[in-house]
Amino acid sequence: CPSSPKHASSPSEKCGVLNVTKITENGKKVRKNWASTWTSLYSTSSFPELILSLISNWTRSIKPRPAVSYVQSGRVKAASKFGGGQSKPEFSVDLRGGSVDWASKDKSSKKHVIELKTRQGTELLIQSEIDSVINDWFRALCETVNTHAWE
Ligand code: I3S
Repeated sequence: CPSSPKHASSPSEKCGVLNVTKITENGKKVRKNWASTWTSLYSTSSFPELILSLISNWTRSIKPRPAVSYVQSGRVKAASKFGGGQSKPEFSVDLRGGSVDWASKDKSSKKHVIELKTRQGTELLIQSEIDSVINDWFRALCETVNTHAWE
């Protein structure tokens, strides 16, 4: 990420459909499983998170909700296509202290791939075929992790 220091501002949310796969979970490599995903970047001054929801279930995530209550709210369990034995159709990642960069060619043969690493040892690849879409997400994710860099 370009290291422009940012100031935490009012809550913001960015949503859209992206192709997402986990490649690492809790520090362990997991099998790729690209899935069309309703992706929501929800950021408050103290807690930025990326909420990922399989597209078959995406209507659940349309309404913005406060991050904490959203995470704690009950979830309907369903079979998931996400890798790593994920049993829920939605999951969220805490972006505090995370890093964002363009993925190198050895990570994926696809174009326009962002690599997102979290402090908890989860690595995601995030992709869109549309330049402007993925560039916007890159900027938004960079801004968020820069704002919430680990102290
Ligand atoms: O990095 P990899 O393992 O070459 O990633 C590809 C595989 O996960 C592949 O699945 P199978 O190994 O189950 O056939 C996927 O279909 C590909 O999309 C993965 O590669 P890309 O380069 O698209 O991320």
